[in-house]
Amino acid sequence: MGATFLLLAPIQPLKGPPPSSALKYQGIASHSHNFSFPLLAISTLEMSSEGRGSAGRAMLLIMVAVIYLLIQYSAPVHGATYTVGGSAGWTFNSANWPKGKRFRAGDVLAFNYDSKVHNVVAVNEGGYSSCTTPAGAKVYQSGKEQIKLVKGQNFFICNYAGHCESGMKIAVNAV
Ligand SMILES: [Cu+2]
Repeated sequence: MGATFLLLAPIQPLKGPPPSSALKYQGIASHSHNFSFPLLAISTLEMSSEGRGSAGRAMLLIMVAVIYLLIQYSAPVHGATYTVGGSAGWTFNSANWPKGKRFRAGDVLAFNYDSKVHNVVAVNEGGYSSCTTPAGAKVYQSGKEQIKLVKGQNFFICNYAGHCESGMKIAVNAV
């Protein structure tokens, strides 16, 4: 058992929220880990075959399973980065791009676009729906933005005339 802990300890420190809140993150393909449960189970069984009883072996398996789950469902230290619009970048008809994706607070949206003809404006729901820019809205215009998602709804539009109306807008829900 000591050997099991030694094996696991350097792989990943347990940071981030507790497993209970992290459970909902499961199924996100962009966060992967470098080892698998079956591998651990096999190596543990080998270690435990040195004269332990079956109760000890079962206990060991449970321990390994618990440790595995703790690591697997702990939030990764770094969030994922998503390139808005994929290879096309931030442009018209981006409104559907978030569909089917799961975002988390702390993930980063990368907006790549031609800064001469587009921008990125962080707006509220009203601004998103009506394609208007609320007073004091943050305007980005470098052509290459990395914007971190906050928990809840995140809305972005391009406020060049007619662009938002042509689908240059996204609503992203981060859990
Ligand atoms: Cu635009």
